[in-house]
Amino acid sequence: MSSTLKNLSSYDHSKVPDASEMIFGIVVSEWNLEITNSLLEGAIRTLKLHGAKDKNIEIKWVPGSFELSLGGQFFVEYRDVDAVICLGCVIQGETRHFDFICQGISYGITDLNLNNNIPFIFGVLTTDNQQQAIDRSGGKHGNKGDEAAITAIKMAALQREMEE
Ligand code: DLZ
Repeated sequence: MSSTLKNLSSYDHSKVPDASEMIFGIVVSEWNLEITNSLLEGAIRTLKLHGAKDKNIEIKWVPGSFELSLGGQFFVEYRDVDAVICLGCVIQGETRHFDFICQGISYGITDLNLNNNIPFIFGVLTTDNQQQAIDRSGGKHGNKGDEAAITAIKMAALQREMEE
């Protein structure tokens, strides 16, 4: 979640490694589609800005954010990727569903990170309302998709560096 001090799209471009030889999977949720489409646009734009090629970015849709973890797992099982970006948006409703979904995703993505030797990025907005989600998907607080893409590039580069 962004704060008033941090814009999700602000970062030091000179500190971002070259992504031209990296392969990315993106799993994106159909729930809150307008928001997740904006997250996806931000992520793709940012990956390409740092050299990623279209042919090396594969996008798969899942029904809701709860399914992001399994969608991410499929990328490890069936593809050869350097990083997987998980994009979703969970907005607080009247019931405790929000808590269960958020907990499921954060545990799920943490498990993926620790049990597979590639980074899985938590590009999920968890907001109190629609306006907060709009503000963080290309609005006044930037775009969580940009932040997720930068994180994916940096973590994939870190892994390569340590592998050498
Ligand atoms: C069911 C549900 C609800 C109430 N809210 C959201 C949401 O705000 N964001 C989201 O990505 N998904 C939501 N879902 C769907 C769940 O993530 C999941 O797809 C279903 O519970 C089926 O497993």
